Amino acid sequence: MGYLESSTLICRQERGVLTLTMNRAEALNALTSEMLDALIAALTAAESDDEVRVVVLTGSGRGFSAGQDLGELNNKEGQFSVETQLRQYYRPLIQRVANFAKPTIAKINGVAAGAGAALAMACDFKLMDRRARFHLAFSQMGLVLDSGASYFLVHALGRTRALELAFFGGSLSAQDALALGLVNQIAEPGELDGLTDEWTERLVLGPQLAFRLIKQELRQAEGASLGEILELETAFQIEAQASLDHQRAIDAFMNKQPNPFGRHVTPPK
Ligand code: T3D
Repeated sequence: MGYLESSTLICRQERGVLTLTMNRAEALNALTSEMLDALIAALTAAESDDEVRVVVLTGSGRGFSAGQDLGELNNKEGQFSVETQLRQYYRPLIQRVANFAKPTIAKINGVAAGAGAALAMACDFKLMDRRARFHLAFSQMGLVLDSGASYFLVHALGRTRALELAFFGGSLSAQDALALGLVNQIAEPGELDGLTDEWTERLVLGPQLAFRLIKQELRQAEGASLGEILELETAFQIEAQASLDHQRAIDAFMNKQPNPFGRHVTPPK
C-alpha cells in the first residue's frame, strides 16, 4: 500500500517496517495541524495494511519533536482554542498510537518536548540517542501535562516520581530516562539506526497474533481486576494456541529445530 507523502511527514515502507519521519527539522519537528493530520492518516492506513508489521516514529535533523508548533498556535488564536487543538488533533493521535494493534517504536533521535515527549511515550518501545533528551517543562510555562503525558508518566514511574518530574522536571537526559524506565535502550552517537534495525527485525520476525494480543492484555491489565484479566488471558490463549505461529513453534521445539521467531533474548543495556 502507498502512503501519502506530505512535506511535513516522510513515510517509508520497507520489509514490514513503516517509518514515519516528522520533517520540519528547522523547527525541531514542532507539530503543525498539517503534520498531525498526516500522522493520523498514516497510522490509520497502517493499522489495516498487512504489509506493515512494525511502525517506527522519528524526527529529521537534530530533534524528535518540540511539541505543538507555538507559532501556528499563536496565528490560530481566535479561530482555534486549546480545547479544539487538543480534542481535534492530540486526543485522536495519542489514542491511535497507544491503542495501535501492531508494535510501535519511538526512535528518539533528539529532543522530545511537550506533546512530542508524550507522543514518544505513547509508543510501545523507546530507543534513544545518548545525546537526546525529554523536555517536560509544562509547569515552567504555567501549563499542565497534556497529550496523555500525565497518564504515561504516572503509569511508568508511579505518582511520587511523576509529580517530581512534572513539577520540577525540565530536561531529562537519556541516561536519566533509562534509569527511570522511560526508555528501553540508549544508543551511542551514530548507532541509533543500527539499534532500531535490530529491534524492528526481531519484531518483524515475531508472532504477529501473539504480539497483538499481548499488547491488548497489558493495556487492559492497567485498569482491570485480577479476575477480569484471568478471563481475558483465557480467551486470548485459546486464540493464540490455535494459531499457525504456535504450531510452527511447537513443531520446531519437538524436532529440536531453532525457534521460528529468531533470537528471543533481552537486549544488552
Ligand atoms: O493547543 C495546545 O496547546 C496543544 C498543546 C500541546 C502540548 C505542547 O506540546 S505544548 C509545548 C510546546 N513546546 C515547547 O514549549 C517547547 C519549545 N521549545 C523549546 O523549549 C526549545 O526549542 C527546546 C528545549 C525544545 C530545544 O532547545 P534548543 O536550544 O535545542 O533549540 P532552539 O534554538 O530553542 O530551537 C531551534 C529552532 O526550533 C528555533 O527556531 P529558529 O530560532 O532557529 O528559527 C525555535 O524557535 C524552533 N522551535 C523549537 N520549538 C518550537 C519551535 N518552533 C515552533 N514551535 C516549537 N514548539
